[in-house]
Amino acid sequence: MRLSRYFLPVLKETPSEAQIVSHRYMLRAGMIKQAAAGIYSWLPLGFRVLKNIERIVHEEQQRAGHIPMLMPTLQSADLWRESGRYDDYGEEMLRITDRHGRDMLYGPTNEELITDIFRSHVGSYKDLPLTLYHIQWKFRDEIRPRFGVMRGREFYMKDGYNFDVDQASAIHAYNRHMVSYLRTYERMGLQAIPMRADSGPIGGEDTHEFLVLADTGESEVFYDSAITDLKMGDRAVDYDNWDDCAAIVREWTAPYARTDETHDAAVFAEVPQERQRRSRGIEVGQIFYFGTKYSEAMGARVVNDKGERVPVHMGSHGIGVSRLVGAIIEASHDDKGIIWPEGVTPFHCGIVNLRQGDEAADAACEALYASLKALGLEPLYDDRDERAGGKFATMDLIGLPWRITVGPRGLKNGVVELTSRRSGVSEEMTPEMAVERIAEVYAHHHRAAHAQPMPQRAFHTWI
Ligand code: 5CA
Repeated sequence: MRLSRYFLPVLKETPSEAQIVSHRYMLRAGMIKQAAAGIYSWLPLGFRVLKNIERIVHEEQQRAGHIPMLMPTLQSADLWRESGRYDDYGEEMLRITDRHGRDMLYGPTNEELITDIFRSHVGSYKDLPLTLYHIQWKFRDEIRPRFGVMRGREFYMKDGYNFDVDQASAIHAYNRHMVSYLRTYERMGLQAIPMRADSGPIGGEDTHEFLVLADTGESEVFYDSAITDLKMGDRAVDYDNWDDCAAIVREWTAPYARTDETHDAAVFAEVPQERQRRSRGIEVGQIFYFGTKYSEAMGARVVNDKGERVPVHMGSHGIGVSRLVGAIIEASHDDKGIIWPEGVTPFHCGIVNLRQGDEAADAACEALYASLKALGLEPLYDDRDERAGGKFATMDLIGLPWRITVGPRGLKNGVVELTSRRSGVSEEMTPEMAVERIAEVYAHHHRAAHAQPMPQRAFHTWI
């Protein structure tokens, strides 16, 4: 992409309404624009990051054997009356009446709709286990939308629902989700710690939230620092193997890690003092096992292997896709701007032409641009006729992990400069070498992300 032809409305001033760094940088970097309180338009740069996060979520869900689909944003109130949640959900639910006077609502989540789909089509244990998921806009009329996309009213969420014949199989589905979530967040350059939590309006006994540590997080968290040493890495996981998944869950749930809702000071006191941590966290996902809560209320039953009609065991599993954009920035930035992890960056690298219009500099930038594109990489080429200082400030703000700087002086010696946004270290090298280095970084990243085979072809978004 050439910056001269792109739409990147960077702001010079810090917007006064933004209280936290991710909100400030998302506005300043021209990623989002508020449309109404807690409702945002995703401008091109923000949209690219959102779609990258969405793609990783799709890939990891399908690696775990979960099946993508799409449900609507508007739902009929009737289903919610069946489950009893139409009244329980309260003011967070946006209620709408259509022209025929029918009660509708903008879905805050989809347990009822998916249970209705299930009961219409599945009647036997032979069709189980089954996990369906979608990524769709949700609406919750939060009393205090704030922090930009972190606590919006309209937000983008992955929600998945497992259907199993009994509790043991449903617990495996719960474990499988936890493992796939750990991989998902790691691919985004995040450490998200699973913490015992409270189930709230979704209901159920077993629930974990995934929290990214950040001072600006809304939840207070207590944990054993040993948990921060754990990594999924590229270990092989057989998602169909109950023991494999359970072992990983045990590893991650053994160290103490709880939110203030479930914190138990007496148990926490048993953690060696030097490892006790108290901090704040951003909730980027939550998994629930709630058994037969919805299936009993809505009559979703299957015939088991003994010929009995039993209510199906369910759980639901959410990832805050739009919130993650903010959470990643909270976890990865400095005072100049965002620092995107390679896995989600909107462009793979920037090219800064220090002297636009200089024949040699223009030609070298064009050649770099063409060779990066030929390797399947997407550079953002700042080809505007601007001062170098302004170009650097924009690149630092929008946070591409790598920058190639091209100027007439370096070119006389046959070199350009390759700069890492994270370390700030610059190195001079030939343009070919710079391309090779960037290609190797992303190839390494790709290999690590896909060390495990996909059970089926990934669902590809178009970006
Ligand atoms: N049905 C279940 C699981 S699918 C559910 O709705 N879970 S949830 O309420 O925990 O939401 C899932 C994730 O969506 C949360 O972990 C959080 O990351 C994200 N989320 C929830 N509310 C908001 C909000 N107002 N703005 C942005 N993201 C949100």
